[in-house]
Amino acid sequence: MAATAPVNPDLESCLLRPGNTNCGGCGMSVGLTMLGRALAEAGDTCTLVIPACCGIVTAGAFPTTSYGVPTIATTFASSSAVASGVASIRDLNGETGQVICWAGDGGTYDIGLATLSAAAERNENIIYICYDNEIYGNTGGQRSSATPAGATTSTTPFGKTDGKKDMMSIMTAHRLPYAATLSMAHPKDFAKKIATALSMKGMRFLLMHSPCPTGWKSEPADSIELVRIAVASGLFPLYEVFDGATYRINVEPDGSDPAGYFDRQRRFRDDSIDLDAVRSACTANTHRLHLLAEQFPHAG
Ligand SMILES: Cc1ncc(C[n+]2csc(CCOP(=O)(O)OP(=O)(O)O)c2C)c(N)n1
Ligand code: SF4
Ligand SMILES: [Mg+2]
Repeated sequence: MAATAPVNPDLESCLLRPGNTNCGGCGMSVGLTMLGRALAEAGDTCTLVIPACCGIVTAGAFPTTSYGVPTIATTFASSSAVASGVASIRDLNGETGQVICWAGDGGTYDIGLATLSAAAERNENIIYICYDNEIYGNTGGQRSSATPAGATTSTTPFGKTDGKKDMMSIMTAHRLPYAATLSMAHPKDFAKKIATALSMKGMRFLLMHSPCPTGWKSEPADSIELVRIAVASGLFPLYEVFDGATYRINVEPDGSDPAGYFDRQRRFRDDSIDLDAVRSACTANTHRLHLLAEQFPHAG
């Protein structure tokens, strides 16, 4: 039996089928649609490997599913290990198609980190995409280590006191071939990075900022604007790292005030956010990335 799916020319319209149960304004849904489009443009296809998260609820109850490709549901901690096995069989059989892990921040930053790190260390031939909604959305909105400081969640009712884990730095420390951040507010950049990942082999890690109106207590219509402000203010920088060594910044922050990002989400309370500290952190991180991109530029 083939380990991966045959090429599907209709992937743009059916990676995520209409009629799924995702909330309105869900960034994960938009991300899946953009991924399907990029796969179709590349004439490629995929098998999805998805741990416990909203993305596997999207698959629906057997025998119906919202995904138009073979989809493997895994335990929370094992998605990278399962994907590694499926990709190895694909490669041994000389089959085509991508094996893509589609995981939330809980499954990536927290409970799946051990198998993700092991797959990166072995340079497994998989694409791992984390849609980061900064919360355990599927189980009612508990904090994860991707939740930013100040966010109220069901387990941090007064605002989280710890900051957000720097997942990109953790992954690039593995010196994997490709790591990049994605924003649905920048669709051309998004598509280009998926195309880059599809054209490479080995471990590829993509981190997508994923609005979650349910968990962020934001208006569904504000989802794109929220992630746009995050990029413009330097809260969520768009950049690529090749072999853990060379850097490329894709969109320059334009000095926008991050206040607009916090104002539009009721998960943040006025007294739980230190806006001056956020502004300083944005400036410092933008400066850090500039230094890296200047000292270690990616040629080409
Ligand atoms: C070992 C284990 N612990 C807890 C759960 C319950 N659980 C299922 S999904 C989920 C949250 C997933 O969060 P995340 O990965 O960020 O995805 P999201 O729900 O936000 O899409 C939890 C805690 C589980 N399935 N397995
Ligand atoms: S809870 Fe959040 S991530 Fe889950 S489907 Fe709803 S909007 Fe999307
Ligand atoms: Mg999440």
